[in-house]
Amino acid sequence: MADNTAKREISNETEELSQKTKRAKADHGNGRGEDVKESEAGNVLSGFQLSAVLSDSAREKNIFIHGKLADQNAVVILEKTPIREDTLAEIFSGSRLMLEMKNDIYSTYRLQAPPHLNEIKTTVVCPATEKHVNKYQRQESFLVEETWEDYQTITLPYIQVQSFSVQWVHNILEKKAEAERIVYEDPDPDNGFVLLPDFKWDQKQVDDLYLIAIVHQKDIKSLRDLTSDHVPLLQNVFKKGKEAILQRYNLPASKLRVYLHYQPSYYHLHVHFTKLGYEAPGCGVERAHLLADVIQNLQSDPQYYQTRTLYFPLRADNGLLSKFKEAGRL
Ligand code: M7G
Repeated sequence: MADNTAKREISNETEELSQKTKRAKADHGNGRGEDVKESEAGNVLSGFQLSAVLSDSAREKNIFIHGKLADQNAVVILEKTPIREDTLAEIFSGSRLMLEMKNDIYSTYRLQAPPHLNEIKTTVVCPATEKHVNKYQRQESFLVEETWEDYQTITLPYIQVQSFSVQWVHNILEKKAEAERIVYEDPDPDNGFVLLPDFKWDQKQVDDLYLIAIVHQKDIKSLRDLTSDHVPLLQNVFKKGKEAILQRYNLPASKLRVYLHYQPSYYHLHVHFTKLGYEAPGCGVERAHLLADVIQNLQSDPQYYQTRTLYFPLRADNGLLSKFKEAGRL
């Protein structure tokens, strides 16, 4: 019941948001790396040259492709999106229906929905680094056991030179990109954060709700840096993030999975807010740490994350995995 209300609300929100986007565009033009609209950009993918399919999933209905866009390395992700309840009437009335087979009470059809209800969510990373290509490649994973000493001698030196750029994060915090997508902001430099939709979420339905809270403090790399000094920051993100989601999407805290990744891909502290029941990539116990647990751990031991052994999966050709192997830790 609550979900249906939320679905209705979200389509209003989406509409409002797209109106806002249009207004922002009309007011300020573009050129700051923000959402580029079709009329300006045309089909940038028309010249895409495919080199390899990195992975695909019939169940998740997505495909990750590596190729070239105007001679630059690119990764393109295509993903079919869920069918929304509020589009059903139009799907039934406005589609072409072709019978495939009929047998007794059973029949199957091919249904061609109106184009605007048949969109494919598309993500482009360009220019993509080798690390991006590896990130999306289907690969075997290995569970790594990292003591605090391993973190200091193996992981930290590696991430200091090898991690993904966090330019996109700084663009969000400085309102140079995605400014119109911000759902909530607490501007306090110590305890503040920006809450906005993760780019994995198309915001069309609340079933796969996915937002991220990016903290304003720029020097917290990951869970490993957290001490009890950060408890007020974490509590603030937890409390205000949940309130903002309730207000905007009508989803109560009891419907949310709020967690941090260890290891993250991007070493600027951020918190994932996803809908409970949605199996977001990386929400398994080997990578996700519930924010509520993190807060409690820090309250009972201020140095919890500087003393504990942490476990996480690394994919076969992750450079950090090689470092753990070289150190005889795997
Ligand atoms: P993570 O735990 O560092 O790594 O999370 P993961 O990508 O392996 O999960 C970073 C989160 O930020 C992920 O959920 C990404 O989908 C999301 N994300 C990454 N980028 C580059 C962007 C972006 O440009 N905009 C937004 N809104 N989200 C992003």
